[in-house]
Amino acid sequence: MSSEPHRRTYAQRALHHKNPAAKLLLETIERKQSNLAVSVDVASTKDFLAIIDVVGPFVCLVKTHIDIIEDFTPSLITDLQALSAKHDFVIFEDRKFADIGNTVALQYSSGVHKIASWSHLTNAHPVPGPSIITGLSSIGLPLGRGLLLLAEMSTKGSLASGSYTEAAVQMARAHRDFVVGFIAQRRMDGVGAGPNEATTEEDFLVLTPGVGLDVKGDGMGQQYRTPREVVLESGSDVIIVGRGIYGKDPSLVDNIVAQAKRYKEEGWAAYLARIEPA
Ligand code: 5BU
Repeated sequence: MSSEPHRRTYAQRALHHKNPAAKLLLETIERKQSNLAVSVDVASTKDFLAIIDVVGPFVCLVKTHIDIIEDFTPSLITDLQALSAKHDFVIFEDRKFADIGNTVALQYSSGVHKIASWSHLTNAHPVPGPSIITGLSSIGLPLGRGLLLLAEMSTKGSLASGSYTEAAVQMARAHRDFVVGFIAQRRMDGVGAGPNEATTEEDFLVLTPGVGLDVKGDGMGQQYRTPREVVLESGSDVIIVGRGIYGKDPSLVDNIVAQAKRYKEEGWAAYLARIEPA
């Protein structure tokens, strides 16, 4: 078996992951033969749930920005959890926490959205330093949740690069029980490790947004790469696709299904090519 995580199958990697959320994601990817995550960035509860019900069969994960929803009520969460059970997908609230430990612990557990109570995965900017992990893990670890650190971003001119990215990976290494991986544009294996630091045992998940097959950007700084570039060439584990799947009109169900199938097939083909023996 290869020691490089991205040369192993998702199933092999699931066996060795101790964090329940990471394990669940890897198992779900394998079971559904899908490394596609859909980002559902719409403002109405009706569109949000309708899109998720349509894409559900094709995805391993649904990514939310719960604060976008204009008519939010707690029943939306019950409905989201029912869809997660019906279609077998993991939930990731893309909250991008970025404050002191005490504040993020409150933002994660409390307020209107109570993210920790329903989201298997969430993410945080490393900018405040390791205390952000301490704060979030005080809430999330007892619930079996996992955290992704934002090591890189997909946007033009992103400041998350170089020594910042290296520091993010070092922070993750020091908290491997709760930090299960990164939002990044490529694999982070060995990044920022000292010459004598053994990193062969680590297996961080890499989830990558900024994925599109038809356009290269959105005119607002977003940059798109194809599933093949992301999964095969850069070694990412999950492709995150938003507007490439639901487009500008969330009511066009046939088109959403066609696009979800297309991205699922592209992402899986790129993965199969990646794990092929050299
Ligand atoms: P899109 O419609 O595929 O462009 O949506 C991408 C989603 O991923 C959207 O919810 C962003 O907030 C999210 N995102 C991103 O695009 N780039 C990043 O670096 C990070 C998150 Br982190």
